[in-house]
Amino acid sequence: MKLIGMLDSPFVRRVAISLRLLGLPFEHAAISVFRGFDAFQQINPVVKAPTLICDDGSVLMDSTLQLIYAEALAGRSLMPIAPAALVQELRLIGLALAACEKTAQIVYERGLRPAEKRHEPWLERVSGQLQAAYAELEAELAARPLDASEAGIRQSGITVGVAWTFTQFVLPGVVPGDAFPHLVAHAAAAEALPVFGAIPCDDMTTLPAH
Ligand SMILES: N[C@@H](CCC(=O)N[C@@H](CS)C(=O)NCC(=O)O)C(=O)O
Repeated sequence: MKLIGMLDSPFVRRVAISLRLLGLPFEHAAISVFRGFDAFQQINPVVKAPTLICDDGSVLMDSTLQLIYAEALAGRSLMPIAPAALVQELRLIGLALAACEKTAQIVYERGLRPAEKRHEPWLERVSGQLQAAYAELEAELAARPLDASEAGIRQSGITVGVAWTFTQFVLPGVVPGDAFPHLVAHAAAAEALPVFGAIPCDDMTTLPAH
């Protein structure tokens, strides 16, 4: 299997961390959807990161769909089975993915759109959605802390940790940590795990084949 995309994408990083935790070997190619557009297009004409090239040559997009396939391959899951636990898991993952999406929209708006064409009401809307996603997550974690141990971490713990680090990395100061102590603590614990350390949120990193 080959995972294509930069690790500063939280979507790529959550897949890479999950593949490691599931014990699935993969190669990694750190190709940027922006700086490496042409190279990416040769692999996947749609140019979406992460792209997962399966051993049979199938090209999969979307981190959540890739994880469904990875768990089927591994024969085990990073999600709970019982409906009550699963609904909580899915809520947390949904909030964290929304936070990643809103963070990326702000980065794209700031980085790609010429200043004179920027639409402030749109930026305000997206920023409000970003704050709301993290406020909801903070309340959830305050009520029920997430497991951040290597043996016990689940997809919610991975995705929440990756999301928080991503937002802090690309939008420093936009979501101040002092208002989100449970998120800060969870992300610090997750980032201290060897599997997170081996797959850093750093766009210059290419993982060695594993
Ligand atoms: N829902 C998707 C989001 C993936 C996504 O938006 N990736 C970004 C990189 S962080 C991307 O491919 N951007 C380029 C584009 O959409 O043109 C997932 O979970 O994989």
